[in-house]
Amino acid sequence: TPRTSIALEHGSHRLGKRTDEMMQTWRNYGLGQFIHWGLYAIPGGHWEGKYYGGAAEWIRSWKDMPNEAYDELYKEFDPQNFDPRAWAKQAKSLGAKYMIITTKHHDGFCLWPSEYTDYDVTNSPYGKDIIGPLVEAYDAEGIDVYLYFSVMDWNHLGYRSKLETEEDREAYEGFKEFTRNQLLELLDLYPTTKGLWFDGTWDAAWKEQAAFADKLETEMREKIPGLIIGSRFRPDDYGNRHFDSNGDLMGDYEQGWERKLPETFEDTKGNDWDCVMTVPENQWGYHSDWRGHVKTSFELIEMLVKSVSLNGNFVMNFGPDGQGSIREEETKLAAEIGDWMDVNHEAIYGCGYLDWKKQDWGYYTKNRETGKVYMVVFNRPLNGALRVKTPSKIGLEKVYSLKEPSVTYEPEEVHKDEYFIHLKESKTSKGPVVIVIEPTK
Ligand code: JFZ
Repeated sequence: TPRTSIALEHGSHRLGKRTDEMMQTWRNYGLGQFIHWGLYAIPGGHWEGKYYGGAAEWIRSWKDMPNEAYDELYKEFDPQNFDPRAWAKQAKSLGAKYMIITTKHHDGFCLWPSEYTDYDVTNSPYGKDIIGPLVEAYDAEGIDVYLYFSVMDWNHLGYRSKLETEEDREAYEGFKEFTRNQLLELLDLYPTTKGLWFDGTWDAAWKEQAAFADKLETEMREKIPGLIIGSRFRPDDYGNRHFDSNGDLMGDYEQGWERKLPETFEDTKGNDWDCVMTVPENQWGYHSDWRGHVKTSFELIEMLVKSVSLNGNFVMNFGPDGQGSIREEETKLAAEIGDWMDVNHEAIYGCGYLDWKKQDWGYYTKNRETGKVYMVVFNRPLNGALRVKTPSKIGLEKVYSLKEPSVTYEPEEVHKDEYFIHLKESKTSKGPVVIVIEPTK
């Protein structure tokens, strides 16, 4: 099919995937941890006895909470329970290979000491850097750190959502310089950063900044070779985001899967991608009073496996409270998912999409190096038989239980290239079971 071709100065810089080592590492993570932490954790979804039903980190935008009140919260930021090493240990036992931390959310409050604003941790009673100790603790556990950064900033006087007047444009120039300074500052302060996770880039004003954002992205990449930046940073010449005007992905992976998952491989267009997921329906920052559906560990494990089966990473969110404690619900989920990962991580790390016909019992994943195939079973058929259809000329050399490799299977050939594997694993086994297939070459 002929590609449309609009001449772009600031469109995609690359067709196809990055193949360098840092990107391979990213691709093989499987599971990540997101942490939303900031001043919004203090009110935790309430103001003067009233309940805010929106996402807790958006409470400043709620008509019932005056901006002035929110903007004083930094005077209460003093998280006495903040223990970065405990967070990192928990993430490790969850099985997370990378972590994304909100250095600055939409409110503009910086969790690092920034030279470019007073609205940061050093002016809170806590008085010291949060990001540095976190990076150090996660680095020590071997978990790669990514910095979340909101371009949209409700605190900076030069910020505008749209540029209507000359005054707006002038003010916004100052804001752009500020944004550039902060980003380069972060990379200077935390040089082990593996990538940036951008947000708050949807406003009309930012969509006009193709040239600026392109240059800044280049500068950031020069600071840390191999740096990973998703598709949610820069607009192209026509203000298109994620995909440029020719439909080509901008950035290193598609960042559009927020609280939702692709259904099919086609939905992913074959790109690298991550899915970021909340535990309740839509709460990122700490909300003391979760209402509505709260996901179980089985649901989250299924989303993780589905992501990997479609070549994506799955990132589970945590919202620590105003004192720096991770809530019980998240601690319990992390332990449950971690227990499953202890036994079954081989079906996750280093794994991706397999082009065999999907079956109703669950998901296939495939190790990119060994070629081993994993069947992760979420729905047990009543007859206990798992159907497997292979592409022609590919047979099943060895089939066995991941948990107990001595438990092997003799697939029953139903038709040509179609088999039944009769499950032996106990019906009481905790969570989805995994069967390994070593296909014939
Ligand atoms: C943004 C933030 O507004 C939110 O607070 C949270 O930090 C989340 C991770 O990111 O919310 C979004 C971003 C993108 C989409 C939807 C909500 N999107 O692409 O549909």
